[in-house]
Amino acid sequence: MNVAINRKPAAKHGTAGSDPGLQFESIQLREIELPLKAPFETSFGITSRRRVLIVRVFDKDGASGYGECTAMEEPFFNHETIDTAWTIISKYVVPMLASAGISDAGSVARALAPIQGNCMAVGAVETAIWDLEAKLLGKSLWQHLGGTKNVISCGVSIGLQKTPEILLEKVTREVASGYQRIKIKIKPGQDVELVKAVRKEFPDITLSVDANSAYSLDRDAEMLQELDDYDLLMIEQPLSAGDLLDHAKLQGRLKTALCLDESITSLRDARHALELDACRIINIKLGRVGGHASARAIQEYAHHKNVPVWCGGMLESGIGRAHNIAMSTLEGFTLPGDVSASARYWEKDIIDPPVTVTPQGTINVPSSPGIGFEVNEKEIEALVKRTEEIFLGDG
Ligand code: OSB
Ligand code: MG
Repeated sequence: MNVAINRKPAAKHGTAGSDPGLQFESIQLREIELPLKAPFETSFGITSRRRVLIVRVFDKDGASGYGECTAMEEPFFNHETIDTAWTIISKYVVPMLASAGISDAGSVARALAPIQGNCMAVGAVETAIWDLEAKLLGKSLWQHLGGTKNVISCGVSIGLQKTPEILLEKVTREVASGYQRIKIKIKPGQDVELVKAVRKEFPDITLSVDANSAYSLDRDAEMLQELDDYDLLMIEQPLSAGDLLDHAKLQGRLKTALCLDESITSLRDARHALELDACRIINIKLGRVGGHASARAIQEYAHHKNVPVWCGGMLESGIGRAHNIAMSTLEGFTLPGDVSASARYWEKDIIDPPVTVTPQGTINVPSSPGIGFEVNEKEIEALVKRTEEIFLGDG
């Protein structure tokens, strides 16, 4: 793609005549760092702080929309990192948008489709453009996306803990807070015993496990079959992302539904997974699938196939969290998501008010324009480590 970027501010011009749709002025990238209240441990590592890449898209009249890149610092959840995402956005996403002449948020993903993979980079910008478009229309993002409910159901994801006793304490606290589904992380050597312990204390809660790709069919099929005895809602991503075939073989041996997370990056992946019976539930993460248009298409397809979906989490700051809330209002999201209160993660979130959860384990979806939360620019500016602003010119 041959595009020139005008790095100087483009001249403001009015929007006389017919509505030309979105007119981008610039895209601003900022990195901040937020310490987690407590380290979050999964089978692939421990996260103690979140380096967050915030995308802000400005139009020619100064309106703006926000997105968050959900890539982690290291390429262990998937191949992306926040540094690769920064590069991909700055070198490819922005120039391609500049030359594509995008007029609406729904066309962004298609214009960026030549970019292979790097969904979290693409999704960060795509979601920001949806927020901008909703704001320009004076509509809440969830309504703009076509959401059908203004209350969503929430679960929590609890990381691996030093001891089973500490895990039980954490589960106790989250159940008491009202969360509707508890998910615990597992990995080889910390699996059946943990599930057994939690199930014994809490015979009636809705419980699931997430392995983040830590097992293999050859080695671990027996252990995974043992999990069938604990009435789990699902086993999330037991095998590697690319192992759809082995997930299908495993699903054939289990009563418990498998749920895929890392394996699903597109509607095509979702179709392959369901046609293979590699899972019976799908976790949708906005970054992992490249943004709202892709997420919406996947949930629509799954809903049509009677397969439940739910909103996954990536330890997001308030901006990503707000996008997750909006997405969760779509019809196919019938299971509680990993969308929980800001206070579980951060001393101080970067949105006002922070995300709060009712004692019934629900979130009341805000109705103000766009993502529906005020972004605390002062707080962001106080935390910012790195900035780049790229002007789009006239394409
Ligand atoms: O697999 O769902 C996952 C966090 C980081 C990376 C991957 C995952 C997770 C979580 C936490 O489970 C979800 C959250 O509370 O944001
Ligand atoms: Mg997961």
